[in-house]
Amino acid sequence: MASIEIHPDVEATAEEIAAMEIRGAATIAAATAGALGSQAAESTAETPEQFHDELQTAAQRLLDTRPTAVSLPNALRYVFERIDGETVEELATSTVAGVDEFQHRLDTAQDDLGAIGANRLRDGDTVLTHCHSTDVLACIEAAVGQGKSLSAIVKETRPRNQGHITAKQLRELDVPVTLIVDGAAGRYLDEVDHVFVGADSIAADGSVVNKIGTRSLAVTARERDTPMVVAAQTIKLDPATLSGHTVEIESRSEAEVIDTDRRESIGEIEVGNPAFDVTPPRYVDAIVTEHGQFPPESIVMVMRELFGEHHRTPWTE
Ligand code: RI2
Repeated sequence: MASIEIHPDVEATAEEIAAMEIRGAATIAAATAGALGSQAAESTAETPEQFHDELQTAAQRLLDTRPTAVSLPNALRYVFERIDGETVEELATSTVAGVDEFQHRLDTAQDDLGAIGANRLRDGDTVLTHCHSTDVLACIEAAVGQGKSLSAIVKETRPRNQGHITAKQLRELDVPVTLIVDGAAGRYLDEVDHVFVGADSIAADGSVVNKIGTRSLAVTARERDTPMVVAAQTIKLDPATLSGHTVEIESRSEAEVIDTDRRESIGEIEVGNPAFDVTPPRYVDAIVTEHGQFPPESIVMVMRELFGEHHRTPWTE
């Protein structure tokens, strides 16, 4: 059997996702689909069977990068379900069409979600954010586009400080920003009107998997009666959780938390670096999607409608 060649775009995309040069659940989904498109468009397969083997190998390479954001397997699922044809050329054409359709839907979904999230925001409101979420930014951008004047408290989000990206993009929208260390959030919650966060995965029971620190923020926000809003396109819904699977929490390099010299100067310690945590639905006021906003407990209905009862993994079939 001829050896399976992974397209350089797939390899490069996988490496960039693993290194978090490509990051954020929606961006990861778009890049994943694009890489699959390159694999299909420049396939070296001579038979339909070889084409399927190539795409499955490429999919597995992309899946092996980061385990938590379900947008990655959901992107693969969307494209695989649209692969159709008798010849390699037909299969490749349908794959590329599926990729284009997926990427277009991603853009549209984020615009629609932004318009819905913007309705929650009033002129003069202050929003507190955690990490960097393009879905959250879409809500704020839409509200600013409606002429609302907003300000933001932005958590830096250790260890990788993605809050800095949020701060920069909010400034580009002319939104005044106060950057704070993560531990200061409680101090500011009395002054803010909403907490807005994104999601990497949402489970069938409405639990929200998002950047580490989201859960404690949600608990404190509830204690202050500050609404906790999750902005998440439906590609963040994890259909595997319908059948009892749990979401795997990525554990990242200890070097992201502390450098070697500092660590050695402290002495013998263990370092933990879980990238995400799970916020139970009771601490979430609303999940804003492109199809409307939902209480977290009813998100299972949306999940069933979009994915059916049984989630498929077509890259293994
Ligand atoms: P969008 C990010 O994870 C953050 O946890 C963010 O809330 C989530 O992805 C969703 O991002 P990471 O990739 O899809 O920085 O809303 O670990 O852009």
